[in-house]
Amino acid sequence: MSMKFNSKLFSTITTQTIHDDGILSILEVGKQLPFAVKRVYTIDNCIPNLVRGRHAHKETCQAMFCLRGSVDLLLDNGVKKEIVRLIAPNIGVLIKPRIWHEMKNISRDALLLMFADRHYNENDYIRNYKDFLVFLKKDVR
Ligand code: T46
Repeated sequence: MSMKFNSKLFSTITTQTIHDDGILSILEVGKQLPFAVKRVYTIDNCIPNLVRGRHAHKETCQAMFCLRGSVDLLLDNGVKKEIVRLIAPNIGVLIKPRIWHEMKNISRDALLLMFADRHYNENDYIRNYKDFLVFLKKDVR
């Protein structure tokens, strides 16, 4: 399957929703989700004032949804930073590789659902911001 990412700092992903007696939200690989999913994880029950993330991935691409509550997601490509607030379960954010990201203002009830295109590999993480900037400079594609 050929999947292309656009060059913006981030793009949103909107689920297909079916409103009947409730709301059915749908994500299909190759449609709303631009990568084949290899890993799914959730984050919830975060203590107040917690900041999570604070890293970039070398190759992993992910999609973040906030199924309940809210979170501010900061995205940074080393030049430009943007914050997107996730407040609805049907609109997520594509987090491309080589993007520094931080989750802030995570509400106590927040339930984050993450999709990743790779299995977990700590070597794929850049957890130091200076190392991230160096990585961006030396790894030009
Ligand atoms: C990300 C943001 C949005 C695993 O062993 N397997 C996994 O699949 C994951 C996701 C984590 N871990 C271990 C690694 C650490 O020892 O769980 C521990 C906590 O992970 P971390 O500090 O990276 O958690 P966050 O919330 O800062 O970051 C997570 C993801 O790790 C990361 O890829 O992009 O959510």
